[in-house]
Amino acid sequence: MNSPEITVAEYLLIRLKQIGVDHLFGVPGDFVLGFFNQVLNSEVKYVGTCNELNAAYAADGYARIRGIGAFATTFGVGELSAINGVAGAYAERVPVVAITGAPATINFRTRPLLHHTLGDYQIPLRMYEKITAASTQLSSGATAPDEIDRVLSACLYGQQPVYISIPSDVVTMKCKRPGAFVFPVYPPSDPDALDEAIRETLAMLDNAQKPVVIGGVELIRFRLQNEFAGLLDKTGFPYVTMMLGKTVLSEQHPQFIGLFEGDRSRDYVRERVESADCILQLGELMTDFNTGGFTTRLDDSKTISANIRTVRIKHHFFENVYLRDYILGLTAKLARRDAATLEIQRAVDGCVHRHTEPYRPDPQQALTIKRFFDRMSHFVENDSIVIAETGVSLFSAAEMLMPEGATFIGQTFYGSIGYTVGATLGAATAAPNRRVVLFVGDGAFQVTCQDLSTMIRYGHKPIIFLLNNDGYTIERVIVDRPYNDIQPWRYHKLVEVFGGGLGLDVHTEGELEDALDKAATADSLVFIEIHTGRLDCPEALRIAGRSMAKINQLA
Ligand SMILES: Cc1ncc(C[n+]2csc(CCOP(=O)(O)OP(=O)(O)O)c2C)c(N)n1
Ligand SMILES: [Mg+2]
Repeated sequence: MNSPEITVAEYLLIRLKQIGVDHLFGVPGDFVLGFFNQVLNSEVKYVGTCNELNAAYAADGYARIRGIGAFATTFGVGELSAINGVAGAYAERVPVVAITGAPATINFRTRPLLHHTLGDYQIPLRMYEKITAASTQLSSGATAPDEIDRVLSACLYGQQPVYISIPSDVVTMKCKRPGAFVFPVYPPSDPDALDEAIRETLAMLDNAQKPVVIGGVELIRFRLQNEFAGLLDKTGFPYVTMMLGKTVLSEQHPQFIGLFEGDRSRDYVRERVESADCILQLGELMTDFNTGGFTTRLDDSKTISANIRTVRIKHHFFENVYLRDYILGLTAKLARRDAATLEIQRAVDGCVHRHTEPYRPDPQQALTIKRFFDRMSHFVENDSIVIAETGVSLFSAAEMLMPEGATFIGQTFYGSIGYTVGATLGAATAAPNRRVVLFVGDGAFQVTCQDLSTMIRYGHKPIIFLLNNDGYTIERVIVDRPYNDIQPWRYHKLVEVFGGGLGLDVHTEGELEDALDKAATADSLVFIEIHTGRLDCPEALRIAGRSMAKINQLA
């Protein structure tokens, strides 16, 4: 018989499925077992990780590909291990649903000293409130549906994580069946503010001889890439991205001129942006990594900054002007420019690591970072997901031109090392038919490497390049002291310990070619350990190191 009622856990799982969650990452614990039993009976597949931090990172990587991700843990010990991963999602606007299985409701009133609690049962919720767009502790079948819907809507509306705590007795409480999920929509822009913002923008852009556009991360998170592409098509304007917005559109786009990161940019990109007579910034966050340590000299009198619901022109703001309305409004009114007048040097012809430059291996030559990433720009295939860890990996891969259809992932604002191992598991789970390529440093890998075994366990076949430079090079370029040394592991042997896959060790350009040949025919996870010099890193990282040394009064 088709009961009019279901359990609260079933309600949540149906809703998760409706918003795009097909996989739930997690680690069990007694308070969450009741919920997990219902997950096993649902259409959402359970993916067990080695620890909760990686479950959160995996949900984040999954969400960056699918638009939503989720993980579940037990109370206290589990959820608090995951909190750093959720903080990263909060900072970088990634919609992750964090679910906790909590002790039964009665305990929240009587507060016995149950294991995993902190005595004060409210502490985890209060901690999560600080790093989520909405949070709830479910308490009854009567109120749970509305609470779940409220919190999931906030997740999608704000593109930020949310927190749902389910006490073990609430899991099986009966509640109504859900109807179709009503996806949140943005209210219309304030028409007068929108109109005025567009008029002022047109006045600046129409007079500009050398405009340039910055395509930012919010265009990715709020799925405004088509609108952005429409504006570029209509106008012919050149555009740059910063690290967070990398691969907002294909980097093979004829109007893409490269990565802009202030003083760390290539000369052409920096000069082209800084000499522009109008800069239209769409949806970017001006973080230190994005701006080359705040060295983007953008003249306020020439800059228009539009973010998700605000536009700033020169020194005044328009509130309640939504990015989508603003882009569409501008596109309708802007005229096409003659490309010859816009001084466009395509990234394809100029950026640091590019596939248009021939690469000829010198077999005996020891590998350098520059040569390795030059080689990688030929190796990465169309439609790949490329993930780069904070460190030499990120600073190098950011300057690698991505092929058609590629998605770039890096935690380039929050920068928690180890993120990419979990994110690789998440991305591989989210897109089983896409090639996932990870570049990760030895130091970062030591933080979260266990979940390499989870990738093997679930049959994922990413290709992982472990950059072994004998420690924390990104920290060494700030100050080279012994705390940046780490225990040298034989990283490529780990696949054997963790359950299988191809593990290879590479010191020279010749060995790299052999390894890539073997990788091409391997039907398994491939793990290639790349040895490079202790201080070998891109110039942008060296500049970043000097600037961080100065800021932190170390130099
Ligand atoms: C969780 C966390 N702890 C500490 C740091 C500080 N930190 C930033 S980079 C880094 C070292 C990274 O080393 P590795 O992965 O080997 O990078 P590379 O040598 O390629 O620069 C550290 C410790 C951090 N960003 N995140
Ligand atoms: Mg290192």
